Amino acid sequence: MKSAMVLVALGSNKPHGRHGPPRAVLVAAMAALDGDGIKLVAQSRIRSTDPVGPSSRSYANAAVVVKTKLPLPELLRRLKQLEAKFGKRRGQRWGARTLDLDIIGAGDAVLPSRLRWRAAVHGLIVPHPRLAGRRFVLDPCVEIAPDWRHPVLNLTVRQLHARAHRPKGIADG
Ligand code: A4P
Ligand code: MG
Repeated sequence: MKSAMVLVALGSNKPHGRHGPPRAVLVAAMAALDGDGIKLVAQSRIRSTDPVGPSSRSYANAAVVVKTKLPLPELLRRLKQLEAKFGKRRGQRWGARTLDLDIIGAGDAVLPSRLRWRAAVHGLIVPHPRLAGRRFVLDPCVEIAPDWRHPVLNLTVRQLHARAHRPKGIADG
């Protein structure tokens, strides 16, 4: 099977008993991602970001590019194993979390399918449905994958990043 480049976003806003504060959690998570069929090929710097949503603690966010032959559902399973290893608890969507790993994009792959991507709410959705407009995802992604093109929106990360940083004006409605 062919290797694919996959963009993965990392977030943490809760310290880990052994690894320490969110920034250190991400350093450890990036190291843990590498190996066993997953090769880390690029990593962004780790930045501190204001929380979006109900959580009041600030986050550490970063992104990596990995090269893997694993099918995307298998890669997601591995990411979830890693989240569990770092103590993320289920069932608190958008709550404080020790480690959140999201598959942002994988070449021109679209899941569940091109036709159903916009309306999809369940299962693995690639590209990540809440990517556009999120600076905490796009700022690290533009560092390491500015030319990756969102296969449905047909915009590069560089373009999505520029849009997310554009001041909101009358023209935007
Ligand atoms: N899932 C579907 N598609 C994907 C994908 N492409 N990557 C499913 C990863 N998972 C995917 O995810 C919920 C379900 O989505 C899973 O069952 C998975 O199979 P989750 O990670 O368990 O739950 P979550 O992280 O609480 O929800 P979600 O929707 O991933 O939250 P977000 O959108 O990641 O937002 N503010 C700052 N500054 N920085 C942050 O990192 N993060 C969030 C969480 C909110 N505010 C933030 C940050
Ligand atoms: Mg998530």
